[in-house]
Amino acid sequence: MKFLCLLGLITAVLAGPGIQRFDGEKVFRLKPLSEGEVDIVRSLAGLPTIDLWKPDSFDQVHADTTVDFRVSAEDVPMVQKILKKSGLKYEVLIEDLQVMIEQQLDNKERSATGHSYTKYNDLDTINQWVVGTVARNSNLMSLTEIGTSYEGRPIYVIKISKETSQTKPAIFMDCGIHAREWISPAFCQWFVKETINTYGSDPTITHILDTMDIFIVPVINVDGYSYTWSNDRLWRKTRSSIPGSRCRGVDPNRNWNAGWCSIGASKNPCSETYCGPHVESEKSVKAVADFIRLHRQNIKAYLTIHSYSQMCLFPYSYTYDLAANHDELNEIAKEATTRLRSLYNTVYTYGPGATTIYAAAGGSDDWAYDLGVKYSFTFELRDTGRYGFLLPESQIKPTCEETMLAIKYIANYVSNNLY
Ligand code: 0X9
Ligand code: ZN
Ligand code: ZN
Repeated sequence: MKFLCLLGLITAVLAGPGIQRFDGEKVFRLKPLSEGEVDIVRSLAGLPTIDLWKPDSFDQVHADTTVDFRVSAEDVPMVQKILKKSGLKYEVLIEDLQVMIEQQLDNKERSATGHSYTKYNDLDTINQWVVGTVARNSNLMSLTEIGTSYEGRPIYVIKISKETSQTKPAIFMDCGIHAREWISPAFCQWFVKETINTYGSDPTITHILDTMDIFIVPVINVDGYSYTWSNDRLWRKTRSSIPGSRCRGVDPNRNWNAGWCSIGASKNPCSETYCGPHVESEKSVKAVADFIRLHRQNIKAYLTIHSYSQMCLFPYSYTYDLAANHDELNEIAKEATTRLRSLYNTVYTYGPGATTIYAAAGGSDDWAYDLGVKYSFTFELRDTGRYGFLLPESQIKPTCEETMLAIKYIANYVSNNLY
């Protein structure tokens, strides 16, 4: 694992046995406009080599949905033929996925080894950074291992807290639920750095930390994340094996106890949105759920970081019902995305998950909300599909900077409206 950060993924891709290549694979984008066109798109679901990127199941496709999917090299001509024949308008988002994968590690200062906030770091590097950073900042930070994953990797919670005698209300944020969304763990690392570096100088960060504690899980789905470095860059799920199935992994954002598996999730272990054999079947999900349950009295906000789409989502996603404080959540999301946009003009949409992205049950945001965490948000970071999950390293810094503005706004709002 360590050698991956030495010469970068490219070396590993060329030399490493076992790592999957994506030569000639393309990503298509469709936008069906009528029910007839929707049927054509759904018929593509029958092709086994299609990997849906957005939405994540074909039954979530309706007229006007933007549909992004990856096609294996050998099936590209066939898919192109079907699309041309159907008259459906389509766009090739990514011409050659392998080329794109190699281009994503484009940080010019990429040093041979070690951690960097403007690079994608592998799991070993992130874990060493976690332990080292907490040790160097023990006045503000502490570390808890809240459990281990299916494959035995530790799952960490970093606590950022200005020491006082009484327990403070807290904000909880996690990254890396979905393995291939690499910008997400990168943001958690950036957030930790910014928070500890600007406490005492940035008035908002200072105010937030004077009144609240912050819990951060830098990577939840540690097995999946590790697998995206060693084997398959585009893996989404966990890595647990399912008795009686040749397919592995559960979608860790369909595994929470929130309308579990009722909509926008699959009971088929081979699906990218497999909800798992039962609620909290995934050790990594259960570890985080247990931690949040334990601290439920203190946790006032739940934030979870995904990519891509540029959206700020809030409950609900498992039902079309509106959240009790819908208007307040909507106002917060509106202002947070306005702040975000102010830096580089990155446009975000916002709203309840069900109507803004798609209905999907078993997500962590809805679960935390129903547990009593009134301020619960899912962020889908950059971009809107040009690079998708393969966002180049050169975009880590601007993405994290603008996202900080949104997260700071929400944290500050919560600290001024403690309930
Ligand atoms: O589908 C998801 O889990 C999230 N999108 S992603 O592309 N990152 O996979 C959206 C989650 C929204 N919230 C819920 N569905 N509860
Ligand atoms: Zn079980
Ligand atoms: Zn995700």
